[in-house]
This record gives sequence, structure tokens and C-alpha cells, in this order.
Amino acid sequence: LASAEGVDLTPCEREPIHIPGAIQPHGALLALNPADLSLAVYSANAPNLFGVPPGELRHRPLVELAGADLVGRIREAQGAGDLDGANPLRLAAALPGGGAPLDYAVHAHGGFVIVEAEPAGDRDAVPAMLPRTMVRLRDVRSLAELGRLTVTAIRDLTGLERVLIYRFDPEWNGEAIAEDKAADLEHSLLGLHFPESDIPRQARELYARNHSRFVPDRDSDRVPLLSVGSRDGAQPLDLTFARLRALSPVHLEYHRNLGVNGSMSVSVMKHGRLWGLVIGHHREPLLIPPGVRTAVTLLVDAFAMRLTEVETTADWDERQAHVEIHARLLEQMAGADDFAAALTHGPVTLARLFDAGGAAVIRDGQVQLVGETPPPETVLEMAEALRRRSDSGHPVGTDHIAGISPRFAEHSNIASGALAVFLGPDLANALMWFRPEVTRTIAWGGDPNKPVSVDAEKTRILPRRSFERWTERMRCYSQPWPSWTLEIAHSLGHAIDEVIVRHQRKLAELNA
Ligand code: BLA
Repeated sequence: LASAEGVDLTPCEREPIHIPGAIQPHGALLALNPADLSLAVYSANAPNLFGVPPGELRHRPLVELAGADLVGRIREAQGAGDLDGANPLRLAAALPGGGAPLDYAVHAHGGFVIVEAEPAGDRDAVPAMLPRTMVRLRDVRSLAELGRLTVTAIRDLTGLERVLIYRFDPEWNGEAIAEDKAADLEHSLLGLHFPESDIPRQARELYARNHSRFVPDRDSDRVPLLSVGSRDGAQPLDLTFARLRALSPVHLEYHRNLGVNGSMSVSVMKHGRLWGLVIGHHREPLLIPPGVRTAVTLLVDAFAMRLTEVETTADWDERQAHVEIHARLLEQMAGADDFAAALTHGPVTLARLFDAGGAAVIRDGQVQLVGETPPPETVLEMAEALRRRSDSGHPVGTDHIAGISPRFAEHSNIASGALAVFLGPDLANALMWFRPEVTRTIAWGGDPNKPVSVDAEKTRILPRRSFERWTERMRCYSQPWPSWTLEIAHSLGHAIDEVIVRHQRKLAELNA
């Protein structure tokens, strides 16, 4: 794995971010042996939070430290086998000695019961806005609206200065597709793209399991985890599901360069896969209380639940118009002896389908063209190039046919993109569609060829320092072919195969 400039990016992926050996200081962590809930590992700030002298923590049973309520609930959840890291036990309880309540999150992972505690803070501000926002989320009809509503609600809820929806593309680059920001934040990040290496693979894998990260203060001191007795040779404590996990120092450097101090990121999952993140920025430290964080994750889950539906609806509406053209083409063919002529010379032509610039029918080595297309010999070459990528004649589409062979770039003004489906017993016949070049630029948050900087000794990889808008012009690209174009092409190809077979049968009967 290397950047365009040849810097090796593998170290970024190798950092074992799930075992940092430290947590953030806004809470304390205890790792307990599941059988007797005796203490195995604790964060150095735990004595302070639980109000016991440092030397004594390890001698106090949990019930004395945190109270019977917590212990009872843990025992109950253990009995039910319900301490899943992805869905921790939550409760608020005051310490046995009294005082303000602590908010607890408890989960079992890596052979321990992990208890994380922090001051509960203000819990009541939350519910008032939540029901109204949920109803609005339920009613939106487009991804744009859904995104806008979600970022605005989360900013209102948290006071963050910027909230973004960040969507991954198939190569794991990302794009900010929705933004709400404070008026005095000068630069908008909306529409900017960020390279894959900004959020390395192990981080994405972790975020698909643990859905949220909050960093109240980027520059706060990390709190080390300490072991009770000797855990020599023991594995470091696995913080995959810990909400207090200290984040990678490399990433905190990235936020320093971006001018971000307080931050959050919450995973958006679609069909069990990481679809994107909701990202929050604050220039100053910002402690979002645990109750408000819960509301944020609920809103993000609501966003994710509506996402599939909203995306499918948009696709469906667009597809519907073309299903009708498909039907017209079938009608024209039904009455014709020559299917190629019916597709290229009727009142509705093949080029109408998919709003293509031009189309071609290849039959027995003959090419019939309609609309704007490359010359016949190039059409045949393109068909051959796509046939090689086709799985038993199934449609193949590309928005960048010059990527298959650079000699096709010559025809980019009319055929930057092409889609083909192959027909006939030996798949020698084909239907093809062409799309012209479209001006496509991608605005990156920093030069994507230089995703990193290196320190003076060239020993460490650091995040890049500049996030200055960097525009890349993409040459020889057409509009992409959505998956429904492939489906309709497949259906048309299938129908033509049937028409031909029927026709040949009729001819055979006549000749007999
Ligand atoms: C993690 N990188 C992240 C995270 C985000 C980004 C959102 C998740 C952690 C969090 O909640 O903050 C990237 N943040 C962005 C982007 C924007 C933003 C794109 O605000 C744009 C608006 N990062 C690098 C390089 C390395 C690297 C060069 O740029 C490695 C050498 C590493 N990024 C890196 C690592 C993590 C990370 C290791 C995991 C942090 C953790 O969870 O411990």
C-alpha cells in the first residue's frame, strides 16, 4: 500500500488501535474477572473517580466501590448472556458514599467484564427534541433532505460547530455529502473528497463493530491502564468496544492539522457494512454528556434505517421511465422481421434507452448505428473489449472505456462510457449504448497524491498538513451506469434472443 508519491502507508494500517493501553481522562475503566468480578485491570484515574486512596482500589470489591445496584445488574446480564460489546449495559447510579450519579457502560469482551464510568452530567435536555426530529426523519423523501435534517439535529443537540455526513465510495475514499456548521467557520467541507488512507483499514473494521467515538479533548493526557498483580505475558486489554478508548496519536495529529479539538464520529451501517460516518468537529474541547451521546447514536441509527429506503426509491423512479421505453422497443420488435432495424429505425430507438448519446446493434458481424457513435470498426473493437469482461454474455458497463484501452480516448467526446449486452448462441451479437464525456471534477480536501507528510528524519508518517481544496479534473469519463441499466439491458437482450429463436422456428416451418 503506497501513496501516489510512493510513501509506504502500511504502517498506518498496522497500528493496533484496539489495544492502546490507555483511555481518555473523562472517565475511568475497570476490567473484572467474570466469575467473581474481582479487579484485573484499572485505569490510573479510577481511584480518584471512585473516591478511594490509590493503594486501596485493588482491595475493594466492586460492590463496595460502586454499589449493589451495579453488581446486581451485571449479574443479571451475565445470567442472560447479554453483555454484548455492541450493545452495552447502561445505567446511572450514585456511589455508595453518595454524590452525583455516574453513568456506567458495561460489556464483556476479551475474557473480561469491562466497566466504564463517568459523571452522568445533564441527562434531561435530550428527550424534548428527539420525538419531533424522529417524525421529520420518518417523513423525508430524499438522501439530501435526510442528510440535512440529521446534521442539523445533531448540531442542535450537541453544540458541535460542524457536523458532516461522510460517505465511503467503493474504494473507501470518502465524501462529505451533508454539512451543518457554525457561521464563523470559514471553510465549508461540503462536497470535498478525502483519500482512503485518511481512515485506514483497521480503523474501518473497528468502526463496523463499535459504532461511536467521542473525543472531548484532543490534547488531554492519556490515562494508562494498570494491572492488578502480575499479568506478565498477558495480552494488553482489548478496548475494541470501550467508549473511553484513547484514539491513535497519528489521528489526533490529523485533527490538530485540521484545527479540530473536540470531535466525534458515529458509524452509519447499511446491510451490515460500514456505509459512512457522521463526523463532528469543535475548535475547543467539548464534553458531550453520555445521555446526549446516546441520543446522537439513536439519530444516526434512524438515519441509517431510512437510508436504504430513500436510496431505493430514488433509483426506482429513475428506472421506471426506462422500463416504459423498454416496453415500447419490445412492441416495435414484435411486429418486425428485422429486429436490428426495429431497434434503430422505429419511432423509439435504442438510443432513447438510458438517455444514451448513441447505440449500436451488432448482428452477424454487421453494425447498425443510431445517434452519436464511434465508427463501426471502433464499435466492433469496443464490443470485443467488453465481451472479454462479460460473464457469459451478461451486460457490462463502464463510465471510462479509455481505462480498458487508451486508444478509445480518441472517441471520448461521444463514447467515454459504453454498455454492452451479448446475444445469440455464441454471444457474437450485441446491443451497445454510448455516453459522451461529462466534465467531472473532484474536489479533494488536500492533494490526494500527497495524503501524508513525513517528519524531518523521514522515519514517521504523519497526516498531511494542508487540507486546501485541490481540484482534480477527470478526463474521458461519462455518467456512470446505475445497476438498473444493466438489469434492463439484460432483459432486452433476453427478449431479443427469444424473438430470434421464434423467428427461426417460423422460417424452418415455412421451409419444411
Ligand atoms: C481515524 N480518520 C479517522 C477518523 C476520521 C478520520 C473521522 C475516525 C476517528 C474519529 O472519530 O475522529 C478522518 N476526519 C477524517 C476526515 C475528516 C475528518 C477525512 O474530520 C474530514 C472531514 N490518518 C491519516 C494518516 C494516517 C491516519 C496518514 O491521515 C496514518 C498514518 C490514521 N486515522 C488514522 C487512524 C485512525 C484514523 C490510525 C484511527 C483512530 C482511532 O480510532 O484510534
